[in-house]
Amino acid sequence: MPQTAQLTTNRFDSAELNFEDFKKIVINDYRIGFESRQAALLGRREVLTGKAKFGIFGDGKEVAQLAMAKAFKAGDWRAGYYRDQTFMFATGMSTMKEFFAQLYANPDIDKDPASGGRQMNCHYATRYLDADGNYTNQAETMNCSSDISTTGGHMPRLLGLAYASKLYRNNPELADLKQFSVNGNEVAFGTIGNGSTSEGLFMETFNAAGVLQVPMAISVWDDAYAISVPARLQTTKEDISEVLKGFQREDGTNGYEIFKVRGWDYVALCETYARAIEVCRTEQVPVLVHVTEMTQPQGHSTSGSHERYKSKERLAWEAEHDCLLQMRKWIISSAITTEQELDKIEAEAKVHVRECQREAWNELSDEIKAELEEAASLIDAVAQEATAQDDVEDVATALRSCIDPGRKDIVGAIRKTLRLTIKQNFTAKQTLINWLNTNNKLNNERYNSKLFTNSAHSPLKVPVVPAHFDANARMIDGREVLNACFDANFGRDKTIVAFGEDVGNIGDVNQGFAGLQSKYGDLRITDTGIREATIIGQGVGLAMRGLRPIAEIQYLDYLLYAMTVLSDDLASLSYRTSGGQKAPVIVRTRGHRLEGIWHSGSPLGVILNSLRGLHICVPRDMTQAAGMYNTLLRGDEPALVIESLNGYRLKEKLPSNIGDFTVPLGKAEIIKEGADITVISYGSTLRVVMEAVEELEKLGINIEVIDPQTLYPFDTDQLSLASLKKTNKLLVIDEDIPGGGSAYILQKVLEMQGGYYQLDAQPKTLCAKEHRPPYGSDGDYFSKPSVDDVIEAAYAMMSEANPGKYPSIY
Ligand SMILES: Cc1ncc(C[n+]2csc(CCOP(=O)(O)OP(=O)(O)O)c2C)c(N)n1
Ligand SMILES: [Mg+2]
Repeated sequence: MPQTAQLTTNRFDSAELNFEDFKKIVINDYRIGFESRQAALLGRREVLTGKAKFGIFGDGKEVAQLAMAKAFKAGDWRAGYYRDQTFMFATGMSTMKEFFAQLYANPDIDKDPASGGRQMNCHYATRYLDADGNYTNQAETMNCSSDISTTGGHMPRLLGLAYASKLYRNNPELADLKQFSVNGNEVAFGTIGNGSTSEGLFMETFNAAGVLQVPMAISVWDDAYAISVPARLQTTKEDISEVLKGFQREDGTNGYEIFKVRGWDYVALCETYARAIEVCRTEQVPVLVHVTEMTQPQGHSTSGSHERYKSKERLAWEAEHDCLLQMRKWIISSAITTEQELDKIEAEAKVHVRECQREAWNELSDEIKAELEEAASLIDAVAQEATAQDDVEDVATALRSCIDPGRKDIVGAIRKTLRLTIKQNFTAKQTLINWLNTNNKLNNERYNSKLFTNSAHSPLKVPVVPAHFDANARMIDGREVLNACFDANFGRDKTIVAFGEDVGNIGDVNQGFAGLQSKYGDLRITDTGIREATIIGQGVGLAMRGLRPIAEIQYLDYLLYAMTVLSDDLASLSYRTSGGQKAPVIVRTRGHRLEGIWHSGSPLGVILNSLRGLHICVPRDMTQAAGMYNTLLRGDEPALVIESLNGYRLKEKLPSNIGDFTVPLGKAEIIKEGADITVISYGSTLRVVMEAVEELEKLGINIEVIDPQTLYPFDTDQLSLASLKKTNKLLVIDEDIPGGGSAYILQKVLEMQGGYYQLDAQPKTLCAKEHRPPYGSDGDYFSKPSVDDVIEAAYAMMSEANPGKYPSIY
């Protein structure tokens, strides 16, 4: 890689810092800032000339990031957004060549370690998993949690990253986990744009960190705009630190230290960051650094130009207050160096950036060109024998003449060739097919892999340990079964923590954690404010830093408040880092029927459609739930467990190995054998189905009942298909809306498992009504599947097949 004198920034903290040292540091900082600016300028050109698809850059924000980088140490974390390229260069967490590799979407993780070509440019991450999916030593490295594009979406995670330091500092049992923390001395640095502070997630995070008193340092990059919308329409008083003043800590209160500093004032920025991070790190107090008067020399992104919405005066002001220009002026006026020397540095920087860009481009395009030539030669060979020779030759010619070809052009040409030779079969064609198959595998790895970590620690690989029941096993409330399970796991693994609304003192609203806070302490079983999004974010940050969080959402209906964090951040983490990061959060909640519109939800369609990347567990009772927790707590992938709200007080037998037996994910169970209809159901409706069994038997109908137990993964042994081979009839019952979770199950069974071919009757679903369930038992009866509904749905299927034997009820 092309080298410059020094790539990363240095601190001003040497006791013997003389003028020469000082000068070197300042000049080196200017070089980094200038290179970063060149990268932004060149990056934009690469988009406009068509080599890259989209560009968003950090120009105008360089100087503050140089200052922030000086305060960032090994062990620290970043959760930020797309403006932070200078910070990433200055800390050494990213390089210039990687910057361009990501811009060009290079899928090689050695070239774009942040995302393997999966993320838009300037979306950063460091890889903290080794090739086997194990955590690396995070205390020795600078760490960057993976960026997401949603503005403010990273804030909840930032809270979790900071909260981990608090746990590592205050829980002596964690002191030997040196790989993750050294006494909790790490700071979590967050960055966010001024406009994005209008997001609820920012406000929720801000308040939570003030309550928790965690070492979280939020920098607001304030350029007075959010794309075209000015501060006047974004922020009360147009000034975020002004309106957050009430969070300032005072004698005897918790709260923040709040700083405000201009984005082009290098000296003030360096001083501010040194002070702010010192108090944040040592006292574990959150800080806000509001950096004002930043600019956007090239506008928001490559998607538009800011001349459309900024006044001439504003543009002139921005040109004058460009932070690098101001830094340059200061360097010269302070006689740190001469204009000539800075000119020379700038000229070198331009060359350096250009070289990095060319190398990054060539590395990807050389690889693709070589693949293209191989494929084109194979297509040539096919043309020789093809009846449609001219057409196939045209395909090869078109492929060879592609400007800046991509893999889609190569694979598209091959697929076209195969369509042109459908009716022929010869060796050259087979060779082409073989080449395509090999490359499909590679492309699958490049573009479709790592939805889950898939390491040796995957919960799918946790050994199956059956539940044991002593002859005199006690029958206890379901909630007590869970309580015993959590107790055993907390005793076994000191990294497990649980938190949520009412989880600590009273041990959750259904008492699954009852008594455990007094046994294990309030750092391990903890009450939180009412803030679902940051409860999940807290889990994500903790899990990234080696802890095992059980993040509780009080009722399934409130999961929607956390959906952005779950879907955008947690579910996409492994995929968007191409396996470079993981966060094995277990989300615990309870749902299905109880009472009223917001305590009876079962929106499995919503969940299944938004949370690919999480395992979705729907245990029918608390024993099965316990077995799933035992599995998940021994695995390293995230999951959602939905307990049945109306099951906590039902009696269950306590297994003798309550903390050790495991329920494997994806393994369905036949909970009642039968010959006439395969009924698939899960969670609370399973009990309803089982209540219908007896009357159905009296009506001469013998249903087979299958509990998939987890909806993702779904019935990997294909018990549903095997059952359909026997019954030839399928009835799916759940209490989601019609076409919700049941549509997913139909797709799995009929299409994926091939159940379609076993049917001799139309497959049916019995679901809840489309509206939310009203309050009261009658509301439940008329809205959710009842025993009567189940009996009639099953009967109707039999009646349709054999009306003589089963005359219509109505
Ligand atoms: C949740 C969400 N809403 C909207 C967008 C579209 N969007 C991308 S950047 C942006 C403006 C952000 O402005 P600001 O936070 O001030 O950051 P800046 O780009 O000015 O640094 C918007 C609206 C998004 N990415 N995510
Ligand atoms: Mg802005």
